Amino acid sequence: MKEYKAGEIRNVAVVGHGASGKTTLVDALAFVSGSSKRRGTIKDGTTLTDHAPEEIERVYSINVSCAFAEWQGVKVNLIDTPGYLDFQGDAIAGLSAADGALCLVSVSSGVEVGTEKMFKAAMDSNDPVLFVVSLMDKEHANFERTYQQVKDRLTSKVIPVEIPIGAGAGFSGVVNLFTRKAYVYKTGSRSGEYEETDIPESEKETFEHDYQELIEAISATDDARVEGYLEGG
Ligand SMILES: Nc1nc2c(ncn2[C@@H]2O[C@H](COP(=O)(O)OP(=O)(O)OP(=O)(O)O)[C@@H](O)[C@H]2O)c(=O)[nH]1
Ligand SMILES: [Mg+2]
Repeated sequence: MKEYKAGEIRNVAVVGHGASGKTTLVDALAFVSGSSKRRGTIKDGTTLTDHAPEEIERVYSINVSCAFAEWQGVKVNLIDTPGYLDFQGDAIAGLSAADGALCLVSVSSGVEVGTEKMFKAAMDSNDPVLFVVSLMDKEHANFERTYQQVKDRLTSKVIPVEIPIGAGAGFSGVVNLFTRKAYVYKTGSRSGEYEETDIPESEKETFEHDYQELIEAISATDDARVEGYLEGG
């Protein structure tokens, strides 16, 4: 087995309310990175981190469990935590072993009590938090509504870094605000294969708005940057 130096390891706790898609996402990240050779599903009881018989039977996570994704030479340990409130103590223990948190917010249910609790726990331990809006392929998915909920109920200090293209059955990719490119999933792909393209016309207005917000948020982090920004830099 490959040995990693400390600088090549990140420990990330995957947190959020029950059924927000944590276990599915961990499995998918491990698969897409090539660290796992098989794409598991909750329905078949074949995910990497829900392997206890009780978890498979009940179709939700009970234990804190770890998988990893190697990405650009870094081993990202993905600590899958249970979202069910009864097991929250374990989820918080998983968070305390991590350097940062990936907090899932389901687009179907929005911010829930489990999201609030885990976000607060991450803040209490000074962990950086990356939100993932999940289940974008579900009917009536609305990214903007979920983003505003995070802003109103969890923190005003949140900025979009990737925005979805389409929603529900039409969800077809993401626009990355840093690269200013679109990543459009290949039709029929189950392994996240995508094509890099220019930002589609339909997403340009949202992109311009969110990009402005991103730049303003970055500028506000120090005085020299604010000055540069106000002078048109
Ligand atoms: N349509 C759709 N279904 C999803 C997606 N992600 C997860 N699911 C389904 O949503 C259900 C819950 O997913 P899990 O991955 O078990 O969610 P979890 O957050 O780990 O749930 P707990 O362990 O109970 O906290 C399962 O039936 C998944 O198949 C998604 O992106 N799209
Ligand atoms: Mg789970």
